Order: sequence, then structure tokens, then C-alpha cells
Amino acid sequence: MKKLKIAIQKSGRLFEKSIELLRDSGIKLPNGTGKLLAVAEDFPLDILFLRDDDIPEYVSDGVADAGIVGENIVVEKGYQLNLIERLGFARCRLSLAIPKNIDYTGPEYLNGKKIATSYPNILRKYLADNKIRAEVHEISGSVEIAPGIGLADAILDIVSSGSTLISNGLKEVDVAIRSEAVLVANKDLNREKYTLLEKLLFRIRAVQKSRDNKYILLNAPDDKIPEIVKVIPGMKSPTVMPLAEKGWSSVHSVLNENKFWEVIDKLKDLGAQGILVIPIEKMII
Ligand code: PRT
Ligand code: ZN
Repeated sequence: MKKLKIAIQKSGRLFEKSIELLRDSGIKLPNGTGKLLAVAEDFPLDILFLRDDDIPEYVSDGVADAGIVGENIVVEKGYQLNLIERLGFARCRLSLAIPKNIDYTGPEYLNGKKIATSYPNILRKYLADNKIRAEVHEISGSVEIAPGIGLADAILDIVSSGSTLISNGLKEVDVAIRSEAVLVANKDLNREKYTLLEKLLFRIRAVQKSRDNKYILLNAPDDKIPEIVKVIPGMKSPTVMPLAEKGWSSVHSVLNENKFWEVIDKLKDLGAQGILVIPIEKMII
């Protein structure tokens, strides 16, 4: 029987969420990490644990069939891979930053400057797109200290909350790319492996969907039901059931997390009572 081989980060910012996503997708992994390879118990899947920087190459070579890695690494490495799904975690941006006391007039400020980064390819593309000539200085870590020690005039680095920049006396002036964890796959998977990947993707999507949505139950006077139904249309249409108390009904539906508070406020204004909001474990539509 054919198996799918997926590469995930061995340790670091992507590790926990990658494992959680696989577990929530019903893939049981043996406990204990530190190994290079784990065999899933109830899905034809092997998991390879690698440094994130190596994942695009391994997937491109076919050593792994698929991988979970930051989009920033995929773009930087430049291998031709199939981007299967954006996974919504490890969100960050690759941004240009300069010392905070300098007036920034626009990308042209960078002309003739020295810019330190661990992402030389993304930086070169940014410079070319903005028609800027600058010196690219590649360093492998602690990029944020480069301006402070006189090594560079600016940096291109990963920013998430922005606090690392602030504590190094820098300010973010432009975003080169935005990134999040992505599921990528080899371009030439055979039919059997592709079928397995689709099966895994189906599960991943069900997990993702359930995370974005909540199950909602509420009680409301019957005359308000038509308006309430418009506010929470649900997957197909909400379930409406009469309560034992005459003139009242219970409404059950599915609610998108993004609109959560806005919708709750509307429901309260419409006279809804006893609103319960419950997490959904899996959602298949
Ligand atoms: O050992 P290995 O090579 O596998 O791991 P790594 O050390 O290279 O990567 P790791 O685990 O630090 O990050 C993995 C991926 O997480 C990155 O490639 C990004 O896709 C994503 N990610 C999301 C981040 C951040 N957020 C992040 N904040 N990666 C790094 N940072 C660092 C950044 O380098 C900077 O130093 O955090 C600092 C900035 O954070 P703020 O919150 O202060 O702005
Ligand atoms: Zn790395």
C-alpha cells in the first residue's frame, strides 16, 4: 500500500500547530519527538521532521511528497511547488525596517543603502520591483541588531507583533511579503499519492472550517424568528423548534467567528435570550 510522506518542522514556531492540525485531522502520531521519522497509526502517512529551511528542497526533490512550512521560506527558496492550502497559523510579514529617528520618504530612501537580511532573494525582488539599487548583506541570524552595530542602514526581517523592532530602535517602513504556514506538495505526485493528499486535505479543511465557525443556540419570541433567521442563516437554514412555553422558539445555527460580536449584538437587539455558543469539532459541508 502506498504511503504519503509529509515533512513538518522538527522544532520551532511551526511544530506545535502542525502536529495539532494533523492530530485534529484524525492522524495519530506516536508520542515522543526527536526522531527523524514517525509513522502514523491510522492513515497511510509518514511524517518527516526537518528544519523549516530544508522542507521546500525535500518536497521539490520528492524525498517528501508534501510539507507544512512558512510561505516566506517557500518564496525565498524558489523551488517550484504546488501550494495546496494556506493554513492560517504562523502569520507574519517580511518587512523593511530602519532606525526610528530617520525620516522615511518612501522606498527610494533605500537607494545606495546597505540592507541586512536572511532573505536575500525576497529582498532582491523587492528592490527590483521598486527600482532601487542597494547593497544586500546576507546574515543568518539576529538581523535586527545589524543597524545598531553599524553593519547595515536597514533590514528586511520577519515581523509579527513588532516588538523586536521597537526594542532594537527600529521602525517598520514597508512590507515586502506577508506569510503564513502553508501546505505544499511536490508537482509530480503520482495518482495514488495525490488521492491520499486529497483525503488529508479534505480532513484539514474540515478542521479549519470548524475553527472558523461556532454552533449557536438561542431562544426568541416567535414574532422575531423571521428577522433572527436572516441574521444567522447557517449552513443551509437554521433549525427552529417550538419551546414548551407558548409563543417562544429555539433557534440553532452556525455562526462565523469573524462576525461573532456584531451578530450577537444584533440578536440581543432582536430579543434573543439564553444565547449559547459552542465550539464545533469538525465541519463537513
Ligand atoms: O530550526 P528551524 O530552522 O526549523 O527554525 P527557525 O528558527 O528558522 O524558524 P522559527 O521556528 O523561528 O520560525 C518558523 C516560521 O515561523 C518562520 O519561517 C515564519 O514563517 C513563522 N513566523 C511567524 C516567525 C514569526 N512569526 C516571528 N515572529 N518566525 C520568526 N519570528 C521572529 C523574527 O525572526 C523576529 O526575530 O520573531 C521576531 C519578531 O517577532 P515580533 O513579534 O517581535 O515582531
Ligand atoms: Zn529555519
